[in-house]
Amino acid sequence: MAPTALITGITGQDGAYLAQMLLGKGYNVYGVVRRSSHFGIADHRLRWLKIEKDVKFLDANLTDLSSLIRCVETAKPDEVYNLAAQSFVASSWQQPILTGNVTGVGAANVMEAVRIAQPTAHFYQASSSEMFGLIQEAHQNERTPFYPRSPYGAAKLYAHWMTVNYRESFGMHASSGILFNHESPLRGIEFVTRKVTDAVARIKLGKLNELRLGNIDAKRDWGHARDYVEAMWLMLQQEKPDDYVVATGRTVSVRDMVEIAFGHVGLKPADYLVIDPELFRPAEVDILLGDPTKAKQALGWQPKTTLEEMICEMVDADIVRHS
Ligand code: NDP
Ligand code: GDR
Repeated sequence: MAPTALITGITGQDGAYLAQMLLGKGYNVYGVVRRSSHFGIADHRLRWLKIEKDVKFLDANLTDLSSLIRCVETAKPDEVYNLAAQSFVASSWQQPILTGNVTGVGAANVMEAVRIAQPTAHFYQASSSEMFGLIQEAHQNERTPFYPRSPYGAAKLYAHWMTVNYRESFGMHASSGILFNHESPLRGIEFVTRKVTDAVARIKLGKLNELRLGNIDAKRDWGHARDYVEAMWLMLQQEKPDDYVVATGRTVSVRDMVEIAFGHVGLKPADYLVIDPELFRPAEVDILLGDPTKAKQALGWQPKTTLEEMICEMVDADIVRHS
């Protein structure tokens, strides 16, 4: 019989790519969608991938335990992927409590729903390199101490430790993927890579004349979302649940990423870039650099897409969107 997966956050970047991958493997895919007044907009990523008709949607919210229990009862999933979150770090200073309720306690709600309605399901928690924040080691691995630098990072850390505790207390097959930044043409426009590729496309087409950014000295370990959802799936195929860092092992500044994007269309950033102090954060994560050795050895996973290939793919997709 075909396995069944339940994905929270299916309308987000990772949810869309994960659903596409699982459908390709023959899974029945259920996706949790929260009610919005903008009917038909929420599934734009699934429509981009042409899979919106292949997913079964269930109405729930991460802050509403009973709605999540009903989802698990309906789907009877073999695998549950908790990807839903208030995921934008900058917004987490404006909405710290909401971020805690959704990104932190919301993950516990999903685990409770699984424990109550389908305790044998394998569970994946979308943990984040933001938990390392003010880094305590040059290369961050599964044993590196955490030091979150935002309400988002703190909320993710609560969810991460709850995942470890559900595994150790209740024997649940609960795994946590500590994923470093990953991007794609389906990345939300508020995140820096997509903000840049969207602006470069519009500048190239003569529809925009400047790009405003904050701290371009920040460095990130950027990979492609399509590669990273494979690691999520591999974690749930293991006999034993565990935690894994998923990263490329290369860190690049925002400044250099901007160079790649402009260079792809033959333009120079200096002619368009404006540094806006309003876009600096109350506390910054200056640099992240992951060590994915464990994921490589235990899961046989490795990234396939370089930063250069990904940024060019994103610029090209944004040129198509704006043409
Ligand atoms: P997105 O922001 O693209 O997607 C977030 C998803 O969560 C959307 O489907 C959104 O629904 C849903 N959601 C938000 N609030 C609720 C709620 N209250 N109830 C139900 N659903 C809700 O994130 P990504 O796809 O980029 O990331 C997936 C997960 O991985 C997130 O948990 C993120 O924090 C984490 N992560 C991401 C990394 C990255 O670099 N992308 C790195 C490390 C971790 P809607 O469409 O209605 O807004
Ligand atoms: P991040 O991603 O905070 O790392 O979280 P984001 O792309 O928002 O920021 C990366 C870095 O770029 C700097 N920056 C800007 N960022 C944005 N968004 N807009 C700007 O104009 C800008 N200028 C400079 C930021 O200061 C930061 O240093 C992402 C999210 O997907 C999280 O959900 C996930 O957990 C982590 O990655 C890993």
